[in-house]
Amino acid sequence: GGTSAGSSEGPKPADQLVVGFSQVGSESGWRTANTTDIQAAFKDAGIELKFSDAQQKQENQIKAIRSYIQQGVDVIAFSPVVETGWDAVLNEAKAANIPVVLTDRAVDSADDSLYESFLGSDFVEEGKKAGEWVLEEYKDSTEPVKIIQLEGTTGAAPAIDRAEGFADAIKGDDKFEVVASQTGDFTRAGGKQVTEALLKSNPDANLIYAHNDDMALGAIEAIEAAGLKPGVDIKIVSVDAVKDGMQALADGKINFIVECSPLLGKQLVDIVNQINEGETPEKRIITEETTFTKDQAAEALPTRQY
Ligand code: GYE
Repeated sequence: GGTSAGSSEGPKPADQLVVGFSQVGSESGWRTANTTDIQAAFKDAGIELKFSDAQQKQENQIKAIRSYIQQGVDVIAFSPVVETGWDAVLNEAKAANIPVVLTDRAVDSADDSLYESFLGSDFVEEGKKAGEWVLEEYKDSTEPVKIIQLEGTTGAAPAIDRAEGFADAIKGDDKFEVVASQTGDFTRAGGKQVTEALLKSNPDANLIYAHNDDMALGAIEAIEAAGLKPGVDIKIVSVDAVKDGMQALADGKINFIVECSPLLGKQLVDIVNQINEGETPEKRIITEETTFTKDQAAEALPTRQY
Protein backbone atom coordinates (compact mmCIF):
# COMPACT_ATOMS: atom_id res chain seq x y z
CA GLY A 1 0.00 0.00 0.00
CA GLY A 2 1.09 3.60 -0.13
CA THR A 3 0.22 7.10 -0.99
CA SER A 4 -1.70 7.53 -4.18
CA ALA A 5 -0.50 9.69 -7.05
CA GLY A 6 -1.02 13.41 -6.87
CA SER A 7 -1.11 13.45 -3.08
CA SER A 8 0.30 16.18 -0.90
CA GLU A 9 3.68 14.46 -1.17
CA GLY A 10 3.90 15.62 -4.78
CA PRO A 11 4.27 13.72 -8.03
CA LYS A 12 6.09 10.40 -8.22
CA PRO A 13 8.73 9.72 -10.86
CA ALA A 14 7.29 7.69 -13.76
CA ASP A 15 9.22 4.56 -12.83
CA GLN A 16 7.56 4.50 -9.43
CA LEU A 17 4.01 4.84 -10.74
CA VAL A 18 1.81 1.76 -10.90
CA VAL A 19 -1.44 1.67 -12.87
CA GLY A 20 -3.94 -1.20 -12.70
CA PHE A 21 -5.97 -1.73 -15.86
CA SER A 22 -8.99 -4.01 -16.09
CA GLN A 23 -9.81 -4.80 -19.73
CA VAL A 24 -13.20 -6.07 -20.92
CA GLY A 25 -11.85 -9.15 -22.67
CA SER A 26 -10.55 -10.07 -26.10
CA GLU A 27 -13.89 -10.33 -27.87
CA SER A 28 -13.03 -8.41 -31.03
CA GLY A 29 -10.31 -7.04 -33.30
CA TRP A 30 -11.05 -3.65 -31.76
CA ARG A 31 -10.37 -4.96 -28.29
CA THR A 32 -7.09 -6.61 -29.28
CA ALA A 33 -5.89 -3.36 -30.88
CA ASN A 34 -6.97 -1.42 -27.79
CA THR A 35 -5.03 -3.73 -25.46
CA THR A 36 -1.91 -3.62 -27.62
CA ASP A 37 -2.03 0.17 -27.85
CA ILE A 38 -2.51 0.71 -24.11
CA GLN A 39 0.28 -1.71 -23.16
CA ALA A 40 2.66 -0.10 -25.66
CA ALA A 41 1.86 3.44 -24.47
CA PHE A 42 2.63 2.60 -20.84
CA LYS A 43 5.79 0.79 -21.84
CA ASP A 44 6.91 3.85 -23.80
CA ALA A 45 6.15 6.09 -20.84
CA GLY A 46 8.12 3.85 -18.49
CA ILE A 47 5.08 3.38 -16.24
CA GLU A 48 4.26 -0.03 -14.83
CA LEU A 49 0.88 -1.35 -16.03
CA LYS A 50 -0.81 -4.23 -14.24
CA PHE A 51 -3.21 -5.77 -16.74
CA SER A 52 -6.13 -8.14 -16.33
CA ASP A 53 -8.58 -9.54 -18.89
CA ALA A 54 -12.13 -9.95 -17.50
CA GLN A 55 -13.36 -12.24 -20.29
CA GLN A 56 -16.47 -10.04 -20.65
CA LYS A 57 -17.60 -10.76 -17.08
CA GLN A 58 -18.39 -7.93 -14.70
CA GLU A 59 -17.61 -10.06 -11.64
CA ASN A 60 -14.06 -10.55 -12.93
CA GLN A 61 -13.65 -6.81 -13.39
CA ILE A 62 -14.87 -6.12 -9.88
CA LYS A 63 -12.39 -8.70 -8.53
CA ALA A 64 -9.55 -7.13 -10.51
CA ILE A 65 -10.40 -3.63 -9.28
CA ARG A 66 -10.57 -4.86 -5.66
CA SER A 67 -7.20 -6.47 -6.07
CA TYR A 68 -5.73 -3.23 -7.47
CA ILE A 69 -7.16 -1.38 -4.46
CA GLN A 70 -5.55 -3.92 -2.14
CA GLN A 71 -2.22 -3.57 -3.90
CA GLY A 72 -2.42 0.19 -3.50
CA VAL A 73 -1.83 1.09 -7.14
CA ASP A 74 -1.61 4.79 -7.97
CA VAL A 75 -4.39 4.86 -10.57
CA ILE A 76 -7.02 2.35 -11.64
CA ALA A 77 -8.24 2.41 -15.23
CA PHE A 78 -10.93 0.18 -16.64
CA SER A 79 -13.29 -0.29 -19.54
CA PRO A 80 -16.59 -1.31 -17.94
CA VAL A 81 -18.15 -4.32 -19.67
CA VAL A 82 -21.66 -3.10 -18.79
CA GLU A 83 -22.92 0.30 -17.63
CA THR A 84 -24.58 -0.51 -14.32
CA GLY A 85 -23.49 -2.01 -11.01
CA TRP A 86 -20.24 -0.17 -10.31
CA ASP A 87 -21.06 2.15 -7.42
CA ALA A 88 -19.96 -0.19 -4.61
CA VAL A 89 -16.51 -0.99 -5.95
CA LEU A 90 -15.93 2.59 -7.14
CA ASN A 91 -16.77 3.82 -3.65
CA GLU A 92 -14.18 1.39 -2.29
CA ALA A 93 -11.57 2.91 -4.60
CA LYS A 94 -12.60 6.39 -3.53
CA ALA A 95 -12.35 5.44 0.15
CA ALA A 96 -8.83 4.12 -0.54
CA ASN A 97 -8.04 7.44 -2.24
CA ILE A 98 -7.21 5.78 -5.57
CA PRO A 99 -8.30 7.77 -8.63
CA VAL A 100 -10.22 5.87 -11.30
CA VAL A 101 -10.22 6.57 -15.05
CA LEU A 102 -12.83 5.14 -17.41
CA THR A 103 -11.52 4.19 -20.82
CA ASP A 104 -13.66 3.39 -23.84
CA ARG A 105 -16.98 2.62 -22.08
CA ALA A 106 -19.11 4.62 -19.65
CA VAL A 107 -20.70 3.70 -16.33
CA ASP A 108 -24.27 4.61 -15.57
CA SER A 109 -23.73 6.19 -12.17
CA ALA A 110 -25.44 9.23 -10.71
CA ASP A 111 -22.26 10.13 -8.81
CA ASP A 112 -19.62 11.36 -11.24
CA SER A 113 -17.14 11.98 -8.41
CA LEU A 114 -16.49 8.22 -8.58
CA TYR A 115 -14.13 8.68 -11.52
CA GLU A 116 -11.68 11.37 -12.62
CA SER A 117 -12.13 11.20 -16.34
CA PHE A 118 -13.89 9.26 -19.10
CA LEU A 119 -11.86 8.79 -22.27
CA GLY A 120 -13.57 7.28 -25.31
CA SER A 121 -15.90 7.60 -28.27
CA ASP A 122 -19.33 9.13 -28.56
CA PHE A 123 -21.28 5.96 -29.34
CA VAL A 124 -24.60 7.73 -29.90
CA GLU A 125 -22.90 9.78 -32.60
CA GLU A 126 -21.52 6.58 -34.17
CA GLY A 127 -25.01 5.05 -34.32
CA LYS A 128 -26.32 8.26 -35.81
CA LYS A 129 -23.68 8.22 -38.55
CA ALA A 130 -24.64 4.63 -39.42
CA GLY A 131 -28.32 5.62 -39.57
CA GLU A 132 -27.61 8.67 -41.70
CA TRP A 133 -25.80 6.51 -44.21
CA VAL A 134 -28.85 4.25 -44.39
CA LEU A 135 -31.12 7.25 -45.00
CA GLU A 136 -28.90 8.40 -47.86
CA GLU A 137 -28.44 4.91 -49.34
CA TYR A 138 -32.21 4.36 -49.62
CA LYS A 139 -33.30 7.93 -50.26
CA ASP A 140 -34.77 7.14 -53.69
CA SER A 141 -36.43 3.91 -52.63
CA THR A 142 -40.17 3.79 -51.99
CA GLU A 143 -40.12 0.15 -50.88
CA PRO A 144 -39.91 -0.79 -47.20
CA VAL A 145 -36.35 -1.32 -45.92
CA LYS A 146 -36.17 -4.26 -43.51
CA ILE A 147 -33.30 -4.05 -41.10
CA ILE A 148 -31.69 -6.66 -38.86
CA GLN A 149 -29.71 -5.20 -35.97
CA LEU A 150 -26.84 -7.15 -34.42
CA GLU A 151 -26.43 -5.65 -30.97
CA GLY A 152 -23.28 -5.55 -28.92
CA THR A 153 -23.04 -6.96 -25.40
CA THR A 154 -26.33 -6.42 -23.58
CA GLY A 155 -26.04 -3.54 -21.13
CA ALA A 156 -22.74 -2.25 -22.57
CA ALA A 157 -22.54 1.47 -23.31
CA PRO A 158 -21.66 1.01 -27.01
CA ALA A 159 -24.60 -1.40 -27.50
CA ILE A 160 -27.11 0.90 -25.80
CA ASP A 161 -25.85 4.08 -27.45
CA ARG A 162 -25.29 2.73 -30.96
CA ALA A 163 -28.85 1.40 -30.97
CA GLU A 164 -30.15 4.75 -29.75
CA GLY A 165 -28.26 6.90 -32.27
CA PHE A 166 -29.29 4.67 -35.16
CA ALA A 167 -32.95 4.54 -34.13
CA ASP A 168 -32.99 8.32 -33.82
CA ALA A 169 -31.56 8.79 -37.30
CA ILE A 170 -34.07 6.54 -39.09
CA LYS A 171 -37.19 7.26 -37.04
CA GLY A 172 -38.43 10.05 -39.30
CA ASP A 173 -39.20 7.73 -42.21
CA ASP A 174 -41.70 4.88 -41.89
CA LYS A 175 -40.18 2.85 -44.70
CA PHE A 176 -37.34 1.83 -42.36
CA GLU A 177 -38.24 -1.05 -40.10
CA VAL A 178 -35.98 -2.89 -37.67
CA VAL A 179 -37.54 -6.33 -38.08
CA ALA A 180 -35.21 -8.11 -35.63
CA SER A 181 -32.61 -7.07 -33.10
CA GLN A 182 -30.47 -9.45 -31.06
CA THR A 183 -27.15 -9.49 -29.30
CA GLY A 184 -24.13 -11.14 -30.88
CA ASP A 185 -21.98 -10.07 -27.92
CA PHE A 186 -19.53 -8.16 -30.17
CA THR A 187 -18.00 -11.45 -31.40
CA ARG A 188 -17.64 -12.98 -34.86
CA ALA A 189 -19.16 -16.27 -33.70
CA GLY A 190 -22.08 -14.42 -32.14
CA GLY A 191 -22.68 -12.39 -35.30
CA LYS A 192 -22.67 -15.51 -37.42
CA GLN A 193 -25.00 -17.48 -35.20
CA VAL A 194 -27.56 -14.70 -34.75
CA THR A 195 -27.56 -13.86 -38.47
CA GLU A 196 -28.10 -17.52 -39.39
CA ALA A 197 -31.18 -17.65 -37.17
CA LEU A 198 -32.53 -14.22 -38.08
CA LEU A 199 -32.20 -14.77 -41.83
CA LYS A 200 -34.45 -17.80 -41.46
CA SER A 201 -37.16 -15.82 -39.71
CA ASN A 202 -36.62 -12.74 -41.92
CA PRO A 203 -35.71 -13.99 -45.40
CA ASP A 204 -36.75 -10.65 -46.90
CA ALA A 205 -34.28 -8.55 -44.84
CA ASN A 206 -32.50 -5.85 -46.87
CA LEU A 207 -29.86 -4.62 -44.49
CA ILE A 208 -27.85 -5.58 -41.43
CA TYR A 209 -26.71 -2.96 -38.94
CA ALA A 210 -23.95 -4.54 -36.83
CA HIS A 211 -22.70 -2.74 -33.72
CA ASN A 212 -19.16 -3.82 -34.61
CA ASP A 213 -17.09 -5.17 -37.50
CA ASP A 214 -16.55 -8.58 -35.94
CA MET A 215 -20.28 -9.30 -35.86
CA ALA A 216 -20.53 -8.00 -39.44
CA LEU A 217 -17.77 -10.43 -40.45
CA GLY A 218 -19.71 -13.26 -38.79
CA ALA A 219 -22.85 -12.10 -40.62
CA ILE A 220 -20.98 -12.25 -43.94
CA GLU A 221 -20.24 -15.93 -43.33
CA ALA A 222 -23.89 -16.64 -42.51
CA ILE A 223 -25.14 -14.73 -45.58
CA GLU A 224 -22.75 -16.59 -47.88
CA ALA A 225 -23.71 -19.91 -46.31
CA ALA A 226 -27.34 -19.07 -47.12
CA GLY A 227 -26.35 -18.67 -50.79
CA LEU A 228 -26.68 -14.88 -50.79
CA LYS A 229 -24.22 -12.10 -51.61
CA PRO A 230 -23.23 -9.90 -48.67
CA GLY A 231 -23.10 -6.24 -49.65
CA VAL A 232 -25.44 -6.87 -52.59
CA ASP A 233 -28.42 -9.06 -51.63
CA ILE A 234 -28.09 -7.91 -48.05
CA LYS A 235 -26.27 -4.69 -47.35
CA ILE A 236 -24.19 -4.26 -44.23
CA VAL A 237 -23.22 -1.23 -42.18
CA SER A 238 -21.02 -1.60 -39.09
CA VAL A 239 -18.85 0.23 -36.58
CA ASP A 240 -15.09 0.09 -35.73
CA ALA A 241 -13.08 0.09 -38.97
CA VAL A 242 -10.59 -2.57 -37.90
CA LYS A 243 -8.44 -4.02 -40.69
CA ASP A 244 -10.59 -7.11 -41.37
CA GLY A 245 -13.70 -4.95 -41.52
CA MET A 246 -12.00 -2.48 -43.83
CA GLN A 247 -10.89 -5.34 -46.09
CA ALA A 248 -14.48 -6.61 -46.31
CA LEU A 249 -15.61 -3.06 -47.11
CA ALA A 250 -12.96 -2.71 -49.84
CA ASP A 251 -14.14 -6.10 -51.19
CA GLY A 252 -17.75 -4.88 -51.33
CA LYS A 253 -19.06 -7.27 -48.67
CA ILE A 254 -19.67 -4.49 -46.17
CA ASN A 255 -21.14 -1.25 -47.54
CA PHE A 256 -20.20 1.37 -44.96
CA ILE A 257 -18.21 1.56 -41.71
CA VAL A 258 -18.28 4.14 -38.95
CA GLU A 259 -14.89 4.45 -37.32
CA CYS A 260 -14.35 3.86 -33.60
CA SER A 261 -10.73 4.30 -32.60
CA PRO A 262 -9.18 1.84 -30.14
CA LEU A 263 -5.97 3.88 -29.95
CA LEU A 264 -6.53 5.29 -26.47
CA GLY A 265 -3.17 4.43 -24.90
CA LYS A 266 -1.33 7.73 -25.32
CA GLN A 267 -4.27 9.76 -24.00
CA LEU A 268 -4.65 7.43 -21.04
CA VAL A 269 -0.98 7.91 -20.16
CA ASP A 270 -1.51 11.69 -20.38
CA ILE A 271 -4.43 11.48 -17.94
CA VAL A 272 -2.38 9.37 -15.52
CA ASN A 273 0.45 11.93 -15.70
CA GLN A 274 -1.96 14.79 -15.04
CA ILE A 275 -3.36 13.04 -12.00
CA ASN A 276 0.17 12.34 -10.79
CA GLU A 277 1.05 16.03 -11.18
CA GLY A 278 -1.97 16.95 -9.09
CA GLU A 279 -3.79 18.43 -12.08
CA THR A 280 -7.45 17.82 -12.89
CA PRO A 281 -7.89 16.01 -16.20
CA GLU A 282 -10.85 16.86 -18.39
CA LYS A 283 -13.90 14.96 -17.22
CA ARG A 284 -14.88 13.79 -20.69
CA ILE A 285 -12.43 13.30 -23.55
CA ILE A 286 -14.06 12.32 -26.83
CA THR A 287 -12.16 10.41 -29.50
CA GLU A 288 -12.06 11.87 -33.01
CA GLU A 289 -13.48 9.60 -35.67
CA THR A 290 -14.47 9.42 -39.31
CA THR A 291 -16.47 7.12 -41.62
CA PHE A 292 -15.46 4.93 -44.60
CA THR A 293 -16.97 4.06 -47.96
CA LYS A 294 -15.60 1.26 -50.16
CA ASP A 295 -13.13 3.54 -51.97
CA GLN A 296 -12.02 5.25 -48.79
CA ALA A 297 -11.38 1.85 -47.18
CA ALA A 298 -9.26 0.69 -50.11
CA GLU A 299 -7.24 3.88 -49.84
CA ALA A 300 -6.80 3.70 -46.05
CA LEU A 301 -6.01 -0.02 -45.79
CA PRO A 302 -2.28 -0.01 -46.65
CA THR A 303 -1.47 2.32 -43.76
CA ARG A 304 -4.19 1.24 -41.34
CA GLN A 305 -2.75 0.76 -37.83
CA TYR A 306 -5.33 -1.67 -36.53
O1 GYE B 1 -16.79 -1.30 -30.84
C1 GYE B 1 -16.31 -3.51 -30.12
C2 GYE B 1 -15.71 -4.00 -28.86
O2 GYE B 1 -16.29 -0.77 -26.43
C3 GYE B 1 -15.99 0.56 -28.36
O3 GYE B 1 -16.17 -3.11 -27.88
C4 GYE B 1 -15.83 -0.77 -27.75
C5 GYE B 1 -16.50 -1.90 -28.50
C6 GYE B 1 -16.06 -2.07 -29.94
O4 GYE B 1 -15.93 -5.31 -28.60
O5 GYE B 1 -15.68 -4.07 -31.23
